[in-house]
Amino acid sequence: MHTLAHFRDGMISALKKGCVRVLSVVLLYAGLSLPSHAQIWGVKAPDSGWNTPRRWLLFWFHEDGSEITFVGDIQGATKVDGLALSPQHGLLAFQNDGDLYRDTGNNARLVRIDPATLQATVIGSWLAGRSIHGAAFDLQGRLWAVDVRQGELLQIDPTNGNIITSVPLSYQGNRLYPSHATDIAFDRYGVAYLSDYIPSPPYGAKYYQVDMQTGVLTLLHTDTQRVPGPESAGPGVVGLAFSMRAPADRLFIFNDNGYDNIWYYDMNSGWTRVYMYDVLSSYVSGGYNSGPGDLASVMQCASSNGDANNDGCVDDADMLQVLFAFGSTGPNDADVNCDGMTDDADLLIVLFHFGNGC
Ligand SMILES: [Ca+2]
Ligand SMILES: [Ca+2]
Ligand SMILES: [Ca+2]
Ligand SMILES: [Ca+2]
Repeated sequence: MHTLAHFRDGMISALKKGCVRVLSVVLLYAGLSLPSHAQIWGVKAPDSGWNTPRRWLLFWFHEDGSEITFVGDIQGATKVDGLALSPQHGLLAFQNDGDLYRDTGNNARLVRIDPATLQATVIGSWLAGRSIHGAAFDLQGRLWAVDVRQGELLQIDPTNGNIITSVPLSYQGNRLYPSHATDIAFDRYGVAYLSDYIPSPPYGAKYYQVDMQTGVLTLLHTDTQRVPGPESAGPGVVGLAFSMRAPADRLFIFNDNGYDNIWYYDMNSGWTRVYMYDVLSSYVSGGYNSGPGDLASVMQCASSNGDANNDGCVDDADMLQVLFAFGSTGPNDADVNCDGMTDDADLLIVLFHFGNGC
């Protein structure tokens, strides 16, 4: 450690002398009012019950089970589902039209949610004949949406909400029309996953891998294990997400059957369902209901100005993380400049920003 600190101090003084700080993506994050890309964001919508309050609750949670925060009810363009998050475009979702007491609609359009004001503003025109209940950005920053009405996967232009491409979803040669309990998520290697509901006893969720070129689904897992609450049913999985801070195979889910809650699976370790958070906490006054919802996280590499472990402070821990990963290629938090390699360029960025935020 002494050698490391010595090396570091020498480098910092050399680098900081006469240098002008360059702030890039951190400023963009600040502009979008996103606390950081480390959280998983979620939205919870009401079910079709007449006495379920018409509120679309925005929340976020940490991937390690340490904290869930309820930001508040979305204002403006409500009846949203299909949440997606990117460093470039912020928090996007799809508004579905029609009766506020129906889960699905006939048309959908892209909106942006400001997490600071909770205001949802319209970006796109109505997409005719679409009902969108799942969405995510892939690792290249492309926005994908799950249209349950036509059973299609849509690539959407995040700047204007227009459809770029569409491909039908199919399973074992048959078209598949997901229920409104669905979402799509990409893991850190770019593999796509989709959830769908089993609408008859014993009820529960199916998890598929998605071929994004063909729309062909491969069944990975079926979960009919009972969820907490009065109903004897498996989970209704309305939201899916991965986290760059969690093990690569850890799939986070948002269940709306029985109680509303967050769980995860480690897909490579038997898909045991592990409880994390309660979302609405009670059936009374706007609590548990079977309405839609969604999850979103940033899986693209986001330049972190040296804060490799994303704890808000650039220090020894970040430098060690880069040093331990030194020479590796592929997705890695230590690749702080997002060029696919962890090397001296990343180390220099850590050193250059050393002490920031601490
Ligand atoms: Ca989503
Ligand atoms: Ca959903
Ligand atoms: Ca740090
Ligand atoms: Ca790098």
